[in-house]
Amino acid sequence: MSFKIDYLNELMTTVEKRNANEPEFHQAVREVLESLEPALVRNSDYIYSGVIERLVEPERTVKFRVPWVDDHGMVHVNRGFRIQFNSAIGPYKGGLRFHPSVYEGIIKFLGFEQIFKNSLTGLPIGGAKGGSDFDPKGRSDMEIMRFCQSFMTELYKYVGADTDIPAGDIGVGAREIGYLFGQYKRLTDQFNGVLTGKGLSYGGSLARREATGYGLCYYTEKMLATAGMSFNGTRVVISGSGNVAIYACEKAQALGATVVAMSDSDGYIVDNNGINLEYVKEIKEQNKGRIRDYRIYVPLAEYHAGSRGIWGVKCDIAMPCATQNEIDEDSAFSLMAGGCRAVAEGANMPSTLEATKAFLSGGVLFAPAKAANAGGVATSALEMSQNSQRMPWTFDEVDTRLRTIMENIFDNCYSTSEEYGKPGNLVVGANIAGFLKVADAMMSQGIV
Ligand code: NDP
Ligand code: 2IT
Repeated sequence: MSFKIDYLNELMTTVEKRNANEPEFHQAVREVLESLEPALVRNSDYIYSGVIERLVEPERTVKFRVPWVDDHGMVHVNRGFRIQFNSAIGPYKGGLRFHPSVYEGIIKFLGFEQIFKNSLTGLPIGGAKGGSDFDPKGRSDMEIMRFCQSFMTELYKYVGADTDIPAGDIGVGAREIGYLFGQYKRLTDQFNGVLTGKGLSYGGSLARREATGYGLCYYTEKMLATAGMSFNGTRVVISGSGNVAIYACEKAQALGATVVAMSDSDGYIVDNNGINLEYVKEIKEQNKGRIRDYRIYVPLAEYHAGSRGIWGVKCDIAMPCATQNEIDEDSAFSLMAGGCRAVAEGANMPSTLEATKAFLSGGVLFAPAKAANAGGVATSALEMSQNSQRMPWTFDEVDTRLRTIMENIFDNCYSTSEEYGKPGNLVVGANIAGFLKVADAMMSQGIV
């Protein structure tokens, strides 16, 4: 037994040394390694085949210069990344993030998480992530277009409908995917499903826009049911006001919840009567404005500067849907002190390791990101299927499949947590279930 723990500890030390100054990547790896011991006890081949050493090292990292010209004729240079982490179960798949905080360590943590998430979907997709430290905020449409064209002029060499299929993430939505797709097509003369999250007029899937947020709620419903709860009649706090947050809010409301708070990186709003999502959509999707503008529509709502304070708002269910490490240990304790009984992660790695431990030991129902937010990438895989068939499906067809996928992911995480001796611990369940499929595929394919 202790041999397995020593092995995992040594591996963690190697990862920290080899990827110095990348704390987010260390955190993501640590969380997975801390879950895997029961799987290694059952099958030591996972150790002797070097499968975990190989899993923590990306298959390929591409890093490139992205020069572009702003509306005043000034030249800017950003960094572009694509980390193709693991292709054991399918072509590389994962989003692109445009945010000034992006560096190699962020893309590495996201790519690593994506391996297990994609495995959990049950669909044939490997793990990858990419992006840039470009800040789209305040940039004109033409500046965004020139940036995307420059980014794709390098990226197109490494992606393809059967090799690597990027999509959106923070700062990359339908507009950016459109410009990226247009440039890919121009460079390669190929019209295919190289990107997902496309517009509906050129190969996008119905329900992809809604998928991550809706999927999060489908997963959470199943989790709540294990404790005899449901969304109906609950108070919900959702951080962020982007793609994931908006559609998580829409579905939670449809299921009978009152969503009382949402945020952006500047601050948060509280509307005890329930957030009017149409106003949030108008502010965020149409005007690309700030969440504080909600008070123009609802003067009685509160606005508080600073995004972290949102975890002090009393709620039954919290859904962090903004970014990594937005809930630290103190925020976890504030949530619990306010009566929060369930946390469902829509963002990637929104809880620190300490916050996660606080929730688990405090008896809070906890839905970990790599399982709970897998609905986005799962629906991206459904978009790929439709593109290959050259046949679009209806909204209901995609949404029904999404719901089934999320329910299956929950069942798989739950039964794995029981099978490996940690009943109800969905962190362990998700990590082991995601790992087993990829590890078995890697071992079948030899040392590659
Ligand atoms: P968007 O760009 O649409 O929205 C991001 C939201 O989070 C905005 O409200 C933004 O506020 C806020 N935010 C971003 N960075 C920070 C920060 N550093 N501090 C505080 N708030 C911040 O992105 P998405 O909704 O697509 O992504 C949100 C999360 O969900 C990310 O973690 C992403 O990786 C994850 N995710 C996304 C999926 C998808 O399909 N889009 C799928 C699965 C996971 P502001 O406008 O002020 O920057
Ligand atoms: O984190 C994620 O799963 C995403 N940003 C979605 C990736 C995708 O390929 O749809």
